[in-house]
Formats: sequence, C-alpha cells, structure tokens
Amino acid sequence: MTQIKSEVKQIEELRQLLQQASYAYYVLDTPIMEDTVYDRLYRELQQMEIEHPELVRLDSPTQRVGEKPAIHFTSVRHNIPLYSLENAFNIDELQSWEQRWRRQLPTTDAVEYVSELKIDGSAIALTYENGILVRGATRGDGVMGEDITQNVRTIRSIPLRLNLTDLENLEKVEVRGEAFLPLDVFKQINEERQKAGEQLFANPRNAAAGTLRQLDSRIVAKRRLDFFAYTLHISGRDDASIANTQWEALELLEKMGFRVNPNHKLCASLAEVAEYYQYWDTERLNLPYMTDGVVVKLNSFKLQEQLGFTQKFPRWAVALKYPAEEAPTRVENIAVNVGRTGALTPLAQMRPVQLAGTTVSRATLHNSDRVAQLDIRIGDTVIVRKAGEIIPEVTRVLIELRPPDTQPFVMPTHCPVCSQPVVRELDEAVTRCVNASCPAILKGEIEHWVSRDALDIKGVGEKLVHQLVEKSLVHSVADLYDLTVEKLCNLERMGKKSAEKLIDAIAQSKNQPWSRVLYGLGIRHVGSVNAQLLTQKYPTVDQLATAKQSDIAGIYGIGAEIAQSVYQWFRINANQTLVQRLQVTGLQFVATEETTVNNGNQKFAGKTFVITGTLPTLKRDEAKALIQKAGGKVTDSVSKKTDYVVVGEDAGSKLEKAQTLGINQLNETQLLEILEDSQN
Ligand code: 0OX
Repeated sequence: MTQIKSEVKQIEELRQLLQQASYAYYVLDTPIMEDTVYDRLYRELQQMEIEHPELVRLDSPTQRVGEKPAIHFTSVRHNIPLYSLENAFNIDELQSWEQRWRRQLPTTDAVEYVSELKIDGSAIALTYENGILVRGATRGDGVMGEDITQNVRTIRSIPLRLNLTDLENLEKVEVRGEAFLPLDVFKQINEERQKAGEQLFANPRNAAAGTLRQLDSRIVAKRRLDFFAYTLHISGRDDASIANTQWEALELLEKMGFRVNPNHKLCASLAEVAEYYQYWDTERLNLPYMTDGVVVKLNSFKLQEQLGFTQKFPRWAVALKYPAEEAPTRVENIAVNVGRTGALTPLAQMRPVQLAGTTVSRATLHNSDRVAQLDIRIGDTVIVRKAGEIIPEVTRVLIELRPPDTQPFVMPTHCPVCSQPVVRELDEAVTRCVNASCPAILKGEIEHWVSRDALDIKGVGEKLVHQLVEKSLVHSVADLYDLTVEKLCNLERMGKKSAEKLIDAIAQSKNQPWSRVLYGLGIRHVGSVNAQLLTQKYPTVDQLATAKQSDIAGIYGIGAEIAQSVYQWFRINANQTLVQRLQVTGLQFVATEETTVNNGNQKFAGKTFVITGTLPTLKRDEAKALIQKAGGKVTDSVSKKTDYVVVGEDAGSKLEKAQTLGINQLNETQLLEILEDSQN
C-alpha cells in the first residue's frame, strides 16, 4: 500500500516536472533542462505508467500522441458558438464600424480597444474540465464542429492541464484561439510533399486545417502545429472579477499556461488602432507565421455584453484586413531560363498584377516536375501568391477557366540558348544544358566571377556581359584579363574613360585572396563559406587539386556531396587548363597570411547575433561557429544591441522580444544564403 502510494507521488512529481519543462520550452522559449534529461525523465514516466496502467491520466505528458489513427471524426456541438468576424478593408470602413456600434450605445464616451494580430490559421475551441483538457474541436460552421481532441493534444504549446494555482474551482473553461503552422514548417512540409509527388498545400492556413483533420495523430505530432490563445470563457463561477476586459483575459490566458501572441496593444482611440495597423502592415512580414490583418475588440466585457451579436458576428469586434497577397492572373508565356550551372528553369510570364504592394509579372516554376504537378499551360488563369519577401509563386491553376486548345507544357529537349541536347539525370529534378560553351552558362559564369563575394569587379553588369559574350570577346573568365581599352571601346555605350576604369577594376581583382578565387570558379556546392573552409585546409590550389576526396569530406562543415563535387571538378581537363591560365595571369591561388588569419570575407564583422529555437539542420554550435567565422558575435539575450536573431522552430520569448524591438530576423536558409550565396 505504502509502496503504491509512493509510486503515485513519484509519477505525479515526474509529470509536473515534465510539464514545467515543456511549458518553459514551448511557451516561454527558455528551456530549463537539456533534451537528453527530458527524454530520460519521460522514459521513466512511461515505464512507470506501463507498470501501473491504472495510474495513467489524460493530462500526462505521455498522452499527447495517440497510438492508433482515428477512423473518423465525430461531430460536436459547441457549448458557446464560435462567431466569425466582420471585415473592414480600410480605415474608412473601420470608422463606419465604430459609428455603427456607437449608434447602439449613444451615451458611451471614450473607450479602449485591444488590437491583436489576426493569425492566419484555423480557429479551434478547447474545453477544460476541472483544469484538464477534455475536448478540442474545429470551428466547423460555428455551431457544430469536429472533435479533434487527439490531434489538439499533440500541440505542445497547448497545456493538457491548466496552471490554476491562484484560481480554484474553475469547473469549465473554454479557450479559443488559432492553430497555425510556422512558415518554416510549412515550407518544409511542402518540400517533403513535392519529393513524395504529393499535392502541395496552397498556403499555411490550408496546411494547418489539413493537418488538424489528419486521422493519424502521430502524423499531426510531426507537423509541429502551434497555437495562440485569444478568447477565454469561464463558467461554473459567478465571480466576474476574474477578468473584466479582453486585456485581462489575455493576461489570464498567459498565466494559465497558454501562448498568447505578444503583439497585442491597448489603444485609447481608433487613431491608435490605425497606427498599429500601419505599423504591422510591413512589420508582420518579419514574423515567422502568417497574419492577414488586425482584430480590433472593445476592451470592456461590459460593453461587449451590451452590444451582443448579429446573426453572424459580434458587434464589438472587427477584422481590419490587409490587402490580398493572392491574386488571379493569366499566363501569357512559359519561358525557359538557363542558369550558370546549365539548369533549365521554367518561368511563368504573366499579365502584371498588384500583390502585397508590388507588381508581379513573373514567377519561377522551379522545374518540370513542378510544372507537371500544377499542369500549368499558356493561357491558363492562375493564382499567384506573394507572402512578404517570399518570391512570387504560382499556387494553383483555375482549371474551370482554361480556354480550349491549350497544350501541356513540355520541357525542351534542346537548350533554348545553344540548341544542344539537354540531359536530366535519373535521380534529379533538374534538366541541364551540358554544353561547356553554351553562351547562357558562360554569361552566368562571368556574372558569378565578377560578383561582390567573388572577385568583386565593379562595373561589369548583365548588359556588358551580354555584349562581351555575343561579340565573342570572352569565352571564359580568363579572357576578361586579355581585354584592352581598345577592344572595350568598340562596345555600345562605352567611352574611353569607362573602358579604362573597367580594365583597372579587372586588374585589381588579381589581388583578391585565394578563397574568393575558389568561390568565383563556381564549383557546385562551393559557396563563399565553403570556399573559406577549403582554403584554410588547403592553402594552395595544388594541395586542393591533389587532395583525396575522403580528406576533403573530413573537413568540419564540408559533407560528402561537396567533397565529391570539388574532387570531380579538378579531374576535368578544361578546368585544369582554366586554373593554369588564371595562375599565369596572376590571380591568387595561394593563401596569404592575411587571408588565412582573417578568413577573407568577414561579412558579419561588428554584428551581434542571437540564435533562438531549433534550426532545421544546423546545431546551435554549428550556426554559432559559422557566424563567428564570418566575424559576427553570438550572445544569449536579445537587446537593442542585437543586430539579427536567427530563428528556428519553436522560438518563443526571445523572438517576441526581438519583434518588439524591431530586430532583423533570419531563418536558417537565409543565414546560409548570406554566408554562402549558395549555388546549385
Ligand atoms: C485571429 C483572431 C480570430 C472573438 C470573437 C470573434 C472573433 N485569427 O488571430 N478571432 C479573434 O477573436 C474572436 N481574435 C483573433 N486574434
């Protein structure tokens, strides 16, 4: 008996500890124990629960993921209906909304509003009985939803048990909020779906809704949904003093253990709401999740009660939306671009359309698989999407609007620039032109050679490169060094002075360090960071050219794929000849003291970074090492002095602080892109 009693106590202690750790990690973003320690405690609890199945409880951290997929979801009636929001599309419409509610309550003077970001996810309703999560349901039609409790339990930022230390006897608590997929998770899911040949999700909202309706909660758990709470209903207690305002309700939700979006603001007038709306119009593009507007709510619950609801909406709240980031347009042509590596990229050329403040007329279609998946054809009406700084994308084709006689797009069998046959490796998505003297490849190589992180030759733009290649003045990057003022003067819009300046800039590039030369050679997978790693290990080109593939792969930060690419590049005769010519010309193929010590390009010199959350591929130490290598400093806490936060999955309070301070954010891909200017 005593034995059992002590085990009950032990299990309860373990649960509390794991719950605290999970809360600290997923809600506060301030881990209190290492993952390995968490895993050990978790397994210990799991073992004890196996030995004492009678002691398993619904709110145990072991009960987040179900063992069997559900057969179907059951319909459930919401205890309190979920209303939708009336929309306003500009400040005038917001003012009309205020005038309308004021007509109903003419005596009301100044009021407070709470402005919240409108998260673009899926609304869900959570029911807690005596502090324990007993039900999670989709919004459905607002009256009836679907019981998705098993899936909701997998969302780590949703507490299975409320933290009610100061609040006893809360028999029934209803919490509403938005379940959403962080943008990086969304991207990753779509990449995986593309690889598996599955239909892509059009946007994070659809992906979140689709995930919530997954029958297998083990898959839901892998998708890493998140949740922001915004509505609290308490019953079983008359004491209205628990929360009198939306502001207090949000505070209480936080206390209970929920994640509340930190960017809400108390506004004393509609003018302040308008300011908030304008501020977030651009700022929201830096957030790691999608937002599509601002939700404005009257702060006082008393006023909310007096105003009540129409058939569909609360009269005391309105959604002030941002202009659409998706729009329909027509595909006028599908062009095929040939890049530096010979990769053929289909490109949709469309009737120009205004999207998120910019005119969009082109969108990459990536490769032939993506084109086939979309089944996009010239003449089709398509939906283009531009989310923040993300490059425009065609998300789907409106098949119903397809004109008769369209033809499926077929990737050309010959290079559109040099007319030589193209190849597609069996295991590659990319089709390539492999003609070493293709002018498109040559142009790309020269543009890369002169680019800022390579030889940094100022004044050699796209138009000049075009002329140099078309007029056969340059057949390889080495020919740049044989150019003369006379030869350049024959080109369009080229005076003697400019020609002299250019020749001088080209000559100056001979002083650039070996790591930049290596990067400039454009070897696949060798970005500027990898070039630095390689030149540190191999201070001369001869050492690198004769190195064993396995030795190259042994460098910290260089994987097998990069090593293979480098090794093979030096085995090709034409490349050996190019290196010899450049050596004779006087370019640096040996590291100097300065370049080995200073690592060449110090991109992040003087910049301070904070890393928060789990990055998709890099370990924290690896990311730190890369930043430091580029001259940056990595610190633990966010302050005004922080220049960048590198944001991973489940980033919490540090990210929120960074958002409040308006600090630049980078995800792992962006960080690596800056460091690498990565190429394929
Ligand atoms: C959101 C969001 C949605 C309360 C009563 C009607 C709407 N998507 O972020 N809804 C609400 O509020 C409900 N607030 C939000 N922040």
